[in-house]
Amino acid sequence: VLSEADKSNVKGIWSKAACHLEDYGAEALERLFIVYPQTKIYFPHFDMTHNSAQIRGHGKKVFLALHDAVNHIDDLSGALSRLSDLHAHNLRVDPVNFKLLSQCILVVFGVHHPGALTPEVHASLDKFLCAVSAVLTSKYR
Ligand code: ZNH
Repeated sequence: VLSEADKSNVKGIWSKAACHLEDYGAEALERLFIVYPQTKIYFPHFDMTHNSAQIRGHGKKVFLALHDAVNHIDDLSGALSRLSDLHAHNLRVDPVNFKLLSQCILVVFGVHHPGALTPEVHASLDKFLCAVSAVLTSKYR
């Protein structure tokens, strides 16, 4: 459960990403595909070269969804309901992959905002990404 301190930590560090959603999203995905190449099986139709239009476009979509989730941090299941259906019923992404993407997202914040990513903020952002992942995988059967 996210405490009030977690919520304010997440909002604080996310505000630094708000004007870089596409760049940060693309970087997180590129790290995912390079560090954990098994994740590429979900994207057979993507051009996997550095900064491809597809990686940038998809990175932006993922980070826009996270941006929306930060703005509805008290109602993550409501805010992510459509995406939860999509990931469970259509995409069927193995839940382990959500941990891997979350890890890459944390690294992007560490690289671009090392001062802001204190251990406390790191813990809060990790909890938030876990909460988002839990919602997105909650409809799996
Ligand atoms: Zn996912 C899609 C978000 C994770 C895989 N996604 C998607 C989208 C979004 C998202 C927003 C779009 C939708 C529409 O279009 O409508 N994701 C997300 C988030 C997360 C995720 C927020 C966490 C955090 N995913 C994930 C993972 C994976 C995935 C981990 C694997 C690896 N997704 C996916 C796919 C898709 C998606 C495959 C589809 C794409 C295309 O385009 O085809």
